Amino acid sequence: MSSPKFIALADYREYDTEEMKRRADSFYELMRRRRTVRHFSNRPVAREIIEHCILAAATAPSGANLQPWHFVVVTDPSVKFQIRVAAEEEEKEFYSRRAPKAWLEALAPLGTDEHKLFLEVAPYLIAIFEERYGRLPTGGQVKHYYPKESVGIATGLLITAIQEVGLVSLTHTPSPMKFLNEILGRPSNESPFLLLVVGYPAEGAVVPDINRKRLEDVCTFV
Ligand code: IYR
Repeated sequence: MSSPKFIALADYREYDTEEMKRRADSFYELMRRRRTVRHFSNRPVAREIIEHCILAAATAPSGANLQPWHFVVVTDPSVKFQIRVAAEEEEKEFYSRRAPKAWLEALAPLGTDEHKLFLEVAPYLIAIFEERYGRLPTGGQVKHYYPKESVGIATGLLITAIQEVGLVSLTHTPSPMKFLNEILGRPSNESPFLLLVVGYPAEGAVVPDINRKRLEDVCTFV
């Protein structure tokens, strides 16, 4: 067992209360403008921007700091095509057979269907994988703690970073997503967690007219 080593919390910055209020307000303003977008432009985005968003995502806290995530950034049109074909096959099954009526009713306000043009149009598809356990070079396994929660937090940071830089994203979860392991050549200890579609919105893009819950509905102070 290795013993802990500590260093000074040198990077922490404190703000006075007024500055905190200003920052809290401005961050909320940024985040309230975030919308899940399904109409993408094919306009290119510099790779460095995506790399920095992923570096930001990978600062997420994780169980025992084991960082149980892997991000596959897809730009190759032929790989995007394969992903679209496989996803649409699953989605067709979902919309026509697999989804219970109540689920389809819950989705109705979003106007989604099995057609996933955005998987080919958007400049980046980021497939986020959860490492259910780690693998040692020797072939042994390393237990991961709270991998799903950890990857969920990292994904939240990624979505936030994308909003911060002025791009839009779509959290896409074709179900099941196992085809992503095959197409992207990921090992069996990794489960696809989410496919994040990233880019600029298409000109004239529209989003569903839906609302967020009020603070009182999502929060209780005791
Ligand atoms: N995966 C399907 C259905 C779908 C499910 C949920 I939960 C959503 O919030 C949106 C869509 C699709 O992508 O169309």
